[in-house]
Amino acid sequence: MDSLHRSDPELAGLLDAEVRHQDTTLAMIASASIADPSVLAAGGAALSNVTAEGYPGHRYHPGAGRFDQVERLAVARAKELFAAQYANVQPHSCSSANLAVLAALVPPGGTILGLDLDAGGHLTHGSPASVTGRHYNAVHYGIDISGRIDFAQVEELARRHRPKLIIAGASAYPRTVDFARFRAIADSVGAYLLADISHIAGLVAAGVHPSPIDTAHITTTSTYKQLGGPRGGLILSGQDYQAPGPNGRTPLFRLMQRAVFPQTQGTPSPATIAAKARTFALASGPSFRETARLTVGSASALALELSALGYRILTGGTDNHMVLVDIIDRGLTGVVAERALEECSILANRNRIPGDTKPPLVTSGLRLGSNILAQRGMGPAQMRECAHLLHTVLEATTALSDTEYQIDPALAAQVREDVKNLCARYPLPLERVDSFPESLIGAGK
Ligand code: DSN
Repeated sequence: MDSLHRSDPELAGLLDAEVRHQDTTLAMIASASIADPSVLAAGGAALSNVTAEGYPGHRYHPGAGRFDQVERLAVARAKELFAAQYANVQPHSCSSANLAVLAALVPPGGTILGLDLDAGGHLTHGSPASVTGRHYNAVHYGIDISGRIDFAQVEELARRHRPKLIIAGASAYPRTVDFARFRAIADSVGAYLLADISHIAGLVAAGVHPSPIDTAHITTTSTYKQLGGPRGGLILSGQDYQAPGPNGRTPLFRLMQRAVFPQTQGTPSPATIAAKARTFALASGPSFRETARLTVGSASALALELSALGYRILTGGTDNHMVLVDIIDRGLTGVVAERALEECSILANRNRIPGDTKPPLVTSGLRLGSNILAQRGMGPAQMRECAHLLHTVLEATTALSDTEYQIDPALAAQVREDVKNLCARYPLPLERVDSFPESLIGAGK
């Protein structure tokens, strides 16, 4: 950072401003977490200058000795953290990891069965907006009236469509995922089971959510949503890592290796892999497990407090870090709530909810998450304060249309001040920006 400050103060100023912004903002984005400074340092390492396609010991370029050691370390740590038999740390994201798994296990045009995007699924689980919905015959299950996965429907669709792959995982689902039930259905129709745990990987690693590693054939995750890691993905496999692939011979782990490189990716990102190695070490420690427990406790307390304030919480509560709010019930759209909250230094994102009549850019729901609040040290006791800050803003917001709103500027300023004070009591686990030279701060304006 010193070098950047000297050589490019404009850019350095922008990056510093982001740190200050994060430090004074109540981030309740469910798909985000804070990377430890040591993770950021590893991700910015000169290892980034190495180009080396292939895997440790089998590279297509010279000079990869240190990178080989780093990648082996990352693989070993990932396996230990998740009690897995196999790990591939090269995927650039979980979307890339999912594409690789699909490429390995499903022929073009083959059938896959995943949670519908509108019911809380992910783009790469066969959405028509994603290549996964265009190159495969994607069938979708949904959620029942209580907001939980409709297993009767999963079973019926699996029997009717005989998918090659069933995907268990979600982007907006606040309840425990019953991986064993998915596996029983997959086995009954001869399908592989992929568990995408991107949103709950931290809870799984900490033992706060049941692990799918030995239940699914393959597990994928992003490394930044809940693990506090760099932008990246990970493929894991447990007891089925040597199970035969679709040709009846090649073991799954070999198929995964080939599917990542060379089938769907070229050169890996060495420094990102170093940052993953650091992330897996941190996630193996007792303080990570403590934070995971706090994350769940805080989300439950937040759901309870919001319910008491009259908000309709989908499924009536949460088992993980996520709280889904029916915001149309309060006369606001998701995007209006999101924008009004952002004006008041609170980040939470719009989300579609079951039966939503609003388009994806508008939505009728709001998704809240407790990952970052818990990383800052906020627990159930502080959720009352957070819920009341949310409520103050939402109560004071008047929707002028689906996307426009009005809020009293004085009230917004007061909430920003309250948020700033709350954040000051629970600073981000980051190096404080005020340790940088004052003369360089704001140079990017
Ligand atoms: N899948 C998006 C989300 O859940 O916010 C981000 O990766």
